Amino acid sequence: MTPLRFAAIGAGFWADYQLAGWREVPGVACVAVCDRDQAKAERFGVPAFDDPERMIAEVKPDFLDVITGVESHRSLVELAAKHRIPVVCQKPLAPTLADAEAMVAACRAAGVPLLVNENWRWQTPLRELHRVLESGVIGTPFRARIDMISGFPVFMNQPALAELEQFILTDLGSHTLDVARWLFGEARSVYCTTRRTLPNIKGENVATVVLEARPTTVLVQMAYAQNPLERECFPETLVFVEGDRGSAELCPGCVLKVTTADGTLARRVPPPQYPWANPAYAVVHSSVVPCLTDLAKHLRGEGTADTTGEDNLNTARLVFAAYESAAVNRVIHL
Ligand code: 89V
Repeated sequence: MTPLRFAAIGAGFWADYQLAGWREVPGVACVAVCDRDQAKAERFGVPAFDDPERMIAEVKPDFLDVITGVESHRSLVELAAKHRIPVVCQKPLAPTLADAEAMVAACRAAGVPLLVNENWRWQTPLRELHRVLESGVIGTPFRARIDMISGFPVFMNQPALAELEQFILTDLGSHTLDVARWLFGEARSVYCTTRRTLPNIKGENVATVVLEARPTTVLVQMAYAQNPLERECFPETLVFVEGDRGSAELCPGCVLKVTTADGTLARRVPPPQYPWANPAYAVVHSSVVPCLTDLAKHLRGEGTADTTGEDNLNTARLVFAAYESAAVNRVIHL
């Protein structure tokens, strides 16, 4: 198979894991890395650039992988569209819904795929839970709780997150609300409250969202409050689903419990281990591999990826509807 040659833009904290993830995907090769600070791009052992236009002209990649902060996503995706180059982008897609819509429209008009590295739904425990729900063993889910409540000092590794005016719903809600859509379908309405409990950050670090995704009511709770917690298991997402024939629960330590009239079956569903993954982020970093494998399939024209730009727009709509709800203290109908 002729390898797909890609060029990455952005050489910050996430680039190490994203590029390590790509190295696990057969038939894909990184041929250049670009960063405003070219010295940072040099650590990857491929030609380094500080100007994306020049990199595109010299390298002529098969696709671009945008690994920068959210504020530059739109201009870089539009650059890819201008050059008719397929593009992979990090979540959150954009700082506003209008930007996200413009990015999807630009790539559609150029006839190039826009794909999103929305890896959360590729985490091993969540995949296993999805299988349980699809099997029908717990019947029809009528209520679910999705929790990502953590005392982890997330701003230590990613200081830029402390600067975001809109923080937890964009950074983490993009993941958890995407998981809610994937597990329970599109919501008809959203209600949200937010809080900022830390003095040294700009945005909200606590959010509580209620989605009406009939027949399921979904409560999504998020916090990076840096308070001591009894059940600290960053970055595991804990889920509890009640169905009319049983319940399913993702518990700390990647334990999946399924309870029916026959009793409770508990099993461990840990992620695969990769030597390059930061152990503190293992469940997240390992999910990059199946997510990128799925995107590579799309880029080779062998099917549609789970996390296209079009699909991710629905997640972005939920994120921004949640902000609107919090601002006006009302249910937003979608
Ligand atoms: O994976 C991420 O999007 C990270 C974190 C887990 C810290 O929220 O930003």
